[in-house]
Amino acid sequence: KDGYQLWLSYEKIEESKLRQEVGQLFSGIYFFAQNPTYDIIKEEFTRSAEGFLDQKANFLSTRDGDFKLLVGTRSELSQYLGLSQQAEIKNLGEEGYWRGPLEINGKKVYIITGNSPIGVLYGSFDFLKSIQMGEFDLNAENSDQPKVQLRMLNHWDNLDRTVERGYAGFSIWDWHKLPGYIDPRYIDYARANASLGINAVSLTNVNANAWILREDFIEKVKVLADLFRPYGIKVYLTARFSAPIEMGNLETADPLDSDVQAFWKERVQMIYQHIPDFGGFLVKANSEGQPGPHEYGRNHAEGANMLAEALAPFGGNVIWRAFVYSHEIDEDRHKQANLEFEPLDGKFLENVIIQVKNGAIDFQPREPFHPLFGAVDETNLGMEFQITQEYLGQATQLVYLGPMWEEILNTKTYRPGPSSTVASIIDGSDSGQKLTLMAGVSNIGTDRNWTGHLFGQANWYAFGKMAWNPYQDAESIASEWIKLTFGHEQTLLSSIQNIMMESHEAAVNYMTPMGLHHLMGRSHHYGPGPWVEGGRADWTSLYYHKADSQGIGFDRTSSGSNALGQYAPEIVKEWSDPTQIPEKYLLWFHHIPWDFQMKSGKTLWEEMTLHYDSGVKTALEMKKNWQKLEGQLDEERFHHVNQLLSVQIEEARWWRNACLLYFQTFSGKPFPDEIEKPEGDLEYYKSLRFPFAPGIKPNW
Ligand code: BDP
Repeated sequence: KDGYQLWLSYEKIEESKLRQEVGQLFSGIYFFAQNPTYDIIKEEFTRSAEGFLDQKANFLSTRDGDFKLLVGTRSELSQYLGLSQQAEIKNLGEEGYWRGPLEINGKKVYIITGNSPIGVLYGSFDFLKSIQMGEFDLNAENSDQPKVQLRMLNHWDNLDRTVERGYAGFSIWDWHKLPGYIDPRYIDYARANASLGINAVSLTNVNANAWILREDFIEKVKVLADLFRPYGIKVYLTARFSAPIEMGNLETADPLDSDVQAFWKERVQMIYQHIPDFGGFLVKANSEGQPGPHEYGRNHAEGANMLAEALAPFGGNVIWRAFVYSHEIDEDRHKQANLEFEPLDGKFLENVIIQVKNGAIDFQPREPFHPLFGAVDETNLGMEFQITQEYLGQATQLVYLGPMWEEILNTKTYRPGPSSTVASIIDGSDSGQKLTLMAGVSNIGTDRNWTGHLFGQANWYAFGKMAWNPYQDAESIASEWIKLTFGHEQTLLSSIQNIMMESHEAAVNYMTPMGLHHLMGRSHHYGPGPWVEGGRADWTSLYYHKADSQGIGFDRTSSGSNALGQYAPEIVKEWSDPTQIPEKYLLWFHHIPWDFQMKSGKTLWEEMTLHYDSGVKTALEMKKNWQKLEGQLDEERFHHVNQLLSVQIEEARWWRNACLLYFQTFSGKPFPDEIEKPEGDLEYYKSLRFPFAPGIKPNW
């Protein structure tokens, strides 16, 4: 029980009726065809029959035998399906699935079907999941289909195996040993992703190294692409915009230069010779020092379209990131993506999708949704969430991100329609866009349990589920994950669910409550650094909190930077008024006096101290509740989480103390009686250094 199995541990079924039913099904399984995806399903049935029942799965080679479980696509099963049932299944699309009972010549059997082998694979994983959760119903019909086309992990993995903002060891891609050596982890990785419906992965860091585009490296990538194909997963790579200079001996990377265009066309052709279903490129350009079209006086559309033209003949896509901001531009960083992308609406080719972070700054513990959602209507927009917890406790803290993502996806954008939400834009239902995407920056590494903190697995799981269906609620996803990870004993389930569901709000409270943001330590981003100043302004904390003796917060209303003006008028109206705006966003958009009266009747200062303190109290509570579970789960996982919860409490106190002692130097006000007093000395907190924090190169 070291977490390696993830949510696919297929524990023994205790309940006798379920054992008997599942045992029956596994005693006569018939597959209608042979292909690599069905081999994977067979392998999964073999494992699960052993785990669930300590029994061998019995695969029939002909249909004469006593079949109980039929597996095949709609067309393979067509002779058994009525016309209306066929139509119903057809409507589920390429990746949808249908599973349930069927009567064949008076005999009741169970079928798992879809329109493609991948649909059947998804149906099979769903079938196994329902058994493992103890919820399988032999008589129920179940069907589902994804709402988003590209459900994608973005690895920020470097070729030397370090991981940008990775907290679970090194990269799982062992480039040095590829293509000759296939690490068994690659297969387990693919299984886990397919079980969630994740169908695309970008293997390399967005701060890209052009070397990955060399043919010897593409031969290595090909091995992974071949492995992932039967799992329904396509491979993408990050493309460094200056590659024509770095590896093509050209003097320019100007997207309108014909030699540059030819370079990319040849490169793309070479890639497709090795990987015929290559997904395409993910590009970070003109952002944080990465090269891009602006160097040549060209815009993002000209840059993206040049790559899109090279990929289009092969069916590939360009995923172009909207995470752009320049320290040379004297504009609130919040506004820059909209300023650069709104004027380009309608200019991007069909196979380009703009990947937008959930908020306008950078994966902060809480951000309002990014104002690009709803601001353009002729551009494909995809969502980028960060699964790796760069700003949310890295791998030492239990922070379940489901509620944060749900909050973003459910927020009303009021555009293009009055009831539009972020979810209804990115799934195409309101935006009408043809190409849809949800990407998550991966939290996976070489740690035995994949994600460093066991509960990091829940974030990988929740991301997959929300990418499949962005309307699914975080609480039910948490409950699924708990059942699959720890079993379905009721008190265990509800205790762990409570811990998970309050964890994000707790972290926001002890890190950046009430709309504060970007208060973390410089460069490693581990722990608090509200005092960070000097150097590039938009990489300091002072730029964002603007605390002074009068008050605190960033005025982004029309009297300030007016970033708020980039949202729909309904939002501008509500959020412009400090008494109307949800208090969780207050200091994001307003500079507020310390004695401003909050809805609770308390002053801003008092309320802020209470938020910080309540975050710590929740962390303490989380640990207390976890400790009550001792003996109810295996020792290994119990102690792993227990120790990390102690670390989390220390870190929560550190955040609270450092931030409150620092902000007190501006407010000049005492701490209210009801909070645990921030102890220590501000200078001490300021003096802490972390040159070996994971995910960064040490800065000597
Ligand atoms: C920030 C990270 C940085 C990434 C950047 C990005 O601190 O390491 O390169 O995002 O998304 O959150 O490109």
